Amino acid sequence: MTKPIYILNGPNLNLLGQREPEVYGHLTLEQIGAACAERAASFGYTTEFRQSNHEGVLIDWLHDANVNASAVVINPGAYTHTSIALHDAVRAIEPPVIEVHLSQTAAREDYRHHSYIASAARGSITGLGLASYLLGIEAAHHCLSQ
Ligand code: CA2
Repeated sequence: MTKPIYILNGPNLNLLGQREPEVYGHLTLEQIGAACAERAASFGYTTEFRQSNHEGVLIDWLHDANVNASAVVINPGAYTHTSIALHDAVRAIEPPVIEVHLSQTAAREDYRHHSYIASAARGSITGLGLASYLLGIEAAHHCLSQ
């Protein structure tokens, strides 16, 4: 049976839909998860959709994905801009990893311009809100079809 696509979400993304809708949109993380499950199903995949506020938990999930996932779509939240440990974990695993962001980080504060994840990921999709996740799933499918 085909392994699921893991969709991993980092710190504070559990707050989506409650604050800063002008930056992150009106959807809750639960709604994003449902839309991702639907898009993944159209390509024949199930999803494992998770969120954590803890760096080590995200790293453990990447290790878990190495055994149990076809691919990973990850929005590492602010750890994008700080975490060499997440960079190393993304590099260390076999399944393709696609980095996604709701907001256009390049157009925001300087400290959001650098991603430690981008150089380890197979691809990055930013600034498109929910569509970043949906295109991330499509990108994962593309990698798996090569
Ligand atoms: O645009 C993205 O997806 C980000 O990964 C979101 C992170 C941010 O630190 C990255 O630079 C870009 C922040 C997620 C926080 O989400 C909130 C949602 C509602 C209210 C406050 C924060």
